[in-house]
Amino acid sequence: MILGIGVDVVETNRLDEKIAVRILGEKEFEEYHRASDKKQFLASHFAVKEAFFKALGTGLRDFSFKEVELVHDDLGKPVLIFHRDVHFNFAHVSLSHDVFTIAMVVLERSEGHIYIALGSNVGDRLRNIQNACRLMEEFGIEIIKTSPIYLTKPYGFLEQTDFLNCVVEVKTDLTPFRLLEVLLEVEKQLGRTRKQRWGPRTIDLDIVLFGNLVLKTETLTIPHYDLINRQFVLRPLLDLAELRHPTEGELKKFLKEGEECQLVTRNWYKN
Ligand code: PH2
Ligand code: MG
Ligand code: MG
Repeated sequence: MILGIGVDVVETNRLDEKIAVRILGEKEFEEYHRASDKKQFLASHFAVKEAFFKALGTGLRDFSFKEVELVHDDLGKPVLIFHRDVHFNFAHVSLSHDVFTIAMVVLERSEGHIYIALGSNVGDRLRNIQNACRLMEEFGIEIIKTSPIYLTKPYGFLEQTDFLNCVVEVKTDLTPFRLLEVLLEVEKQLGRTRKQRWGPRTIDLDIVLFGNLVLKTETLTIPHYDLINRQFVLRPLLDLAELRHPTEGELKKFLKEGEECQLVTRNWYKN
């Protein structure tokens, strides 16, 4: 659902460089120092923030310039990040420069279409998955659909116990970055420790898809970077819906029929 739209225009050479300390946040400053065209940098950041305030519909009263930052992901895509709680999932940004700089922001809230993969191969695996779902709901992440749970052979690092895996569809108004923080907190509360990459884990919670969002940063890659190769994610994911990968197309073409996922239970989570 679209929650709001905002647009702003500024004259590209108008802003004095002194404004930088007033409007730029910490991460933006890192990019600002490297920017070759400081005037254009300031114009786009000012315009984006103004457009964002308009999209919110509240103006500056609620949000300050430094609490919203415009940064770029590893693919060069402009991404807004927030330093306070917001009630939408994503802020889409578009910018254009000439004599004037124009920014447009669209705020979107999901109604599902956010998929989280769960996996466990230490302790009571089924209980770990059930507890993770309960904890996610305590954090306000609503679970709207659950796939069956499958018993799966370890992938990557092979010398470890078989996994239980499943996928759930959730509804939340967290941004992908906040959602990741909450998932890491749930993993921690369930006693997950990180000793070895791809090694045994009490519970692993991964964001698989977030609507049609494509995002690549140091800490978060959406869709999950290895989704199309992981049968233990694809199988349960496609049990929930016929889904398309935002860049790879129909997901079912990556599904291999075989013994890789063994059905354990369909009814394992009740509210
Ligand atoms: N997770 C991994 C590595 N290997 N293998 C299976 N079967 N299931 C998993 O969840 C899994 C894995 C790292 O995230
Ligand atoms: Mg994982
Ligand atoms: Mg993980």
